[in-house]
Amino acid sequence: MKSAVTSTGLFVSVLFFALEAVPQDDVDFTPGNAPWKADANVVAAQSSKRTGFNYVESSVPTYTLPDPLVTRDGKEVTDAKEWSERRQELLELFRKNVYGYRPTLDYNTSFEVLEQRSALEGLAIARLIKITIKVQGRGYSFLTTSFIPSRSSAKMPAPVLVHINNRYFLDIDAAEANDPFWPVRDIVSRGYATASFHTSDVDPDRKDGFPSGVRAVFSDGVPPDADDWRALSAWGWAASRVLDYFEQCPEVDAKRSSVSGHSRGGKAALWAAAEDTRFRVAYSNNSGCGGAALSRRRYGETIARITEVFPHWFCGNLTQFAGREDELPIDQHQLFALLAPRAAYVTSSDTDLWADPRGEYTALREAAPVYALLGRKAISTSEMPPLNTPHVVGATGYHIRRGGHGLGVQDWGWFMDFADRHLEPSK
Ligand code: GTR
Repeated sequence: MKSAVTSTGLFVSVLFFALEAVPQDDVDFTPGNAPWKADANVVAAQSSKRTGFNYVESSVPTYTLPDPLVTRDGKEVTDAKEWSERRQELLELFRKNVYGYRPTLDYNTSFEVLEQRSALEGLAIARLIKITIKVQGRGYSFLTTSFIPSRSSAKMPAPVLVHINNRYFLDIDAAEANDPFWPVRDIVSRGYATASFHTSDVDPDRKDGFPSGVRAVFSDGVPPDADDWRALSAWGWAASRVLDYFEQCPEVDAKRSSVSGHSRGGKAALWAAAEDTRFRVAYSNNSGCGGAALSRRRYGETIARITEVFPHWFCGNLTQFAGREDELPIDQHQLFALLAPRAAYVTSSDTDLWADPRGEYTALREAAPVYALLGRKAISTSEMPPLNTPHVVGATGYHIRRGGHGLGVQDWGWFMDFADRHLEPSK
């Protein structure tokens, strides 16, 4: 076994949530609005544009999902204590087969504020921070930009939203313009602190990026084994280092935190929260294959395709399951089970069939029995909500937005409505 994580932290959070009142459903489908299903014209257009991939719901193969509440040797999981062992088993399976094991070497993390100034007309203090890790005398640094509400504009300490940006690095000036991919003005106005970094600054998002990323610093340049971490896990790991920074900021309550990302960033965000139980909320936007979507559905992007085009994202072992999805010992609903009893928010978009909206929704829903075991309500209905209608039940939430693959202020707004319930920025 390459790594061992104690389940004590999880057990404590299970107890914490068990004591908390179970929230009630408070969003219902608008009467008369039909549940979402893929538009036939979009299905036809995408099928002819990308041949060799399935976009037709009736052609989804019959599949059986592995039960999160039955162990590998067939034992039923009946209480929170048994769940914490089963959780460890699932975590290991995801490490070994999907995202890879992170290194167990000790390292040291330090933070240097390179720039600090008042921002957003006094609404926030902005900082550009250099995060440096030192491992066996080798070093690696990446930048993160942060905004913390000023004392006069929000209740302190503020909860924090950590965002994994897979598109570009936004420095203080660029972020102040309220970039839709990370709209800091909207976020800070709602009482949150926030920080973001660019994925490629941690581990370059290229097939041949390994030698210049943080993983090579850990391994001293030795290329990864088939079960070693790859870029998605490295990006998620970096989100945890950003949270480390906030843990030592008196203006921020790092115990009330979320990790988010879009698409490949959304895959990384879900895995970040599976590995690091300090994140109380995880938000995946359009993450699709290898993120929120069930692999066994083989709808849109598949394991064969993703591991071929992006071999640097997942551990080498995942390629064995290309075209053999039914043999995977896990599926992505169990990634949500790893987040329980913490909160998870998933979003899809109407024309982004490549990411399999129904597969994303179903994976989230299939984690409901684990939430129930841990005393929390979660989305459990098989019907998808209508377009542009966020659906929230207790610890989980989902919306499908009209439009294509992307992350914008509407998604952020609905996500923050959800986050408000769990991170309580006004506390
Ligand atoms: C797509 C890819 C997805 C997704 C996305 C992105 O082309 O097939 O898995 O992650 O890119 O990150 O934008």
